[in-house]
Amino acid sequence: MPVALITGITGQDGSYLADFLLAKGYRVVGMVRRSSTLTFSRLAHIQDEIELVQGDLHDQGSVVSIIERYRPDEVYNFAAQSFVPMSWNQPVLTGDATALGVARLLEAIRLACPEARFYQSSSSEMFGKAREVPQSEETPFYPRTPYGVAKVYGHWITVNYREKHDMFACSGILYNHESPRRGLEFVTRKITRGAASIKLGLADELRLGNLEARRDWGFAGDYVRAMWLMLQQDAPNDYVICTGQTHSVRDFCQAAFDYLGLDYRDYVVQDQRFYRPAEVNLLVGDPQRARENLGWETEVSFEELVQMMVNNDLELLERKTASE
Ligand code: G4F
Repeated sequence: MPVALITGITGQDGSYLADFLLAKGYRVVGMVRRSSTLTFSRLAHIQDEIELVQGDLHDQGSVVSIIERYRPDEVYNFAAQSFVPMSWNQPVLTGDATALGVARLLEAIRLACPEARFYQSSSSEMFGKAREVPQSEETPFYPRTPYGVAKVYGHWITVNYREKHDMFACSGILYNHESPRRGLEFVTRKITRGAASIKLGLADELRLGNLEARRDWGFAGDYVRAMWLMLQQDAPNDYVICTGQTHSVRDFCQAAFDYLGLDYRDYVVQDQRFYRPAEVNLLVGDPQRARENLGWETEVSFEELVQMMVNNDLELLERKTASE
């Protein structure tokens, strides 16, 4: 039974990847930090099938001992401070976890289990003020936030361990990927939760920031399949993972409210509080390498994604109000 270690398993991607790997017959081990507010809600349905172990990317020794103990075949790194605007409030913490955390994990693998295959979650935020449209694996980075800067470090340290230490280390440059398990602070989930609340009479407006920002939004369940495929290849490489299509925040609002028979213009209020100091205006990727080398394609369209998220939020809110 192959063993996979997932850091950040309590998040959206960690939970989808755990589902995927369990279905493939893996033994799944999740590294979790000790915290008084940890939420395991995304893992409730598989809690008896996975193993959780306490460790922290801030603590080199804890990571080394976990790698020594489980000797994983594959390691997937999702642990990070992943909310972009927060990185302006906590730039040092973001750098420590999102950048240096990758070096600590790679170092632990090099010391304790160098044959393990490694996946690093890189981000399209590294392209930031994008130098070209669409972006590919060859596009130069121009990060615009402490988060983006930290991700650039994580990306390059992964490439360097691959080249210097001959490790099987891959970096997936993932564009925004969403799902019903997305955190409520991200714009897609904020919109679907807000639209569902309005539909049920629980709210009468939705306050957002910049409606003109454009993103390449895909379904997280499709994206974890690409990560696994990267680690099954003969040779390690870096891959842009995206749909190749771009939509604005306004488009997302329109699709979500339309689906509920509402006009978003009656409810969405633009609020300066949610604007960003250094906005990334347009991100759209070119998935050609992933298509050709991995045979990877997305299965869920933009409209299906929006509807899946709206349906989930309607159901959650209906259940919540029924139990109150
Ligand atoms: O949903 P967002 O917060 O995602 P963002 O910043 O693009 O980052 C996400 O994707 C990255 C991959 O490119 C990941 F690396 C990262 O960890 C995260 O998963 O914001 C999307 C856009 C932004 O342009 C933002 O200005 O939506 C705009 N926006 C407009 N109103 C808003 C809001 N974003 C949020 N979070 N809240 C708003 O009210």
